[in-house]
Amino acid sequence: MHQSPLAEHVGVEITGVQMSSLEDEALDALKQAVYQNGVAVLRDQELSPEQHIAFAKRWGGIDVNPFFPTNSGWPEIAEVRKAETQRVNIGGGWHTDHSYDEIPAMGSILVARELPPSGGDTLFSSAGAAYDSLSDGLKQTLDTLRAVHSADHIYQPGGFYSKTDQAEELTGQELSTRAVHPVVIRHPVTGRKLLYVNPGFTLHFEGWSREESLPLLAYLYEVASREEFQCRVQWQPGSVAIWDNRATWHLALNDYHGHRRVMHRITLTGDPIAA
Ligand SMILES: O=C(O)CCC(=O)C(=O)O
Ligand SMILES: [Fe+2]
Repeated sequence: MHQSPLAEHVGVEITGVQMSSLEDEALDALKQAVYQNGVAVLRDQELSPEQHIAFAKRWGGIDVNPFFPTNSGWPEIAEVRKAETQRVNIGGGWHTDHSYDEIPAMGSILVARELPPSGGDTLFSSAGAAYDSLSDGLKQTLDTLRAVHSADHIYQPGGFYSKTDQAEELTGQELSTRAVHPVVIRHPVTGRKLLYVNPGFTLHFEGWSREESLPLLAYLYEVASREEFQCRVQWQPGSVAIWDNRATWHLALNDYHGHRRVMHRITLTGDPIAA
């Protein structure tokens, strides 16, 4: 297994392994690579949907995302797709998946199935590097705070996607989600301190109004989305990304209108998170 960094703070590219026939030792090394680097991109994979599911089960548990359309044959696989005719994509703003859950999903295994001729890259940013860059004073303040997260304003009727051309495809509009998490968490495996708020799902600091929370949240979002803390995943046929939701944020670029993009996603079960 060969590893090379994608950027200074986040992301590693892995070549020389096939996920469909990985030894136990290589799987352990791959897990460490994901936890340490936030996201691992594996190239030239030949992975059928059945092998995708089998690999996810070897990694740990599978969470079924209630909002994305599932691929008809495989209920464990969500399709993240945008048709030639659609304008809005899934995940087009900075977010970490499932922060609105009590135990947020560990991450996802995203397999490129149909790619546009160009564009459609995914950006990741390092929640650890963003935290490390803050002053000691701000770190101390953030260490004492908790924040409220929800996806209701995204997926419920009247929410973000309801006003877009993705509305028809999404499910679970009747669900309500809410969770409170520390603003700074420790990675369950590496122990690294991570900034755990995100523009997609964080509503406000616990005990603060939204109006009071927004200026500080906006500042943290500006820091965490700085280019210096990012890497860019350029998809190719056979590319697979495995990311860690605790350690990273991500954003799917929407710069390929008129072309189809289909990704197969399996969401991996997480561990309880804590300060
Ligand atoms: O399509 C992508 O590159 C990522 C979309 C996304 O946000 C997700 O699958 O969680
Ligand atoms: Fe996402």
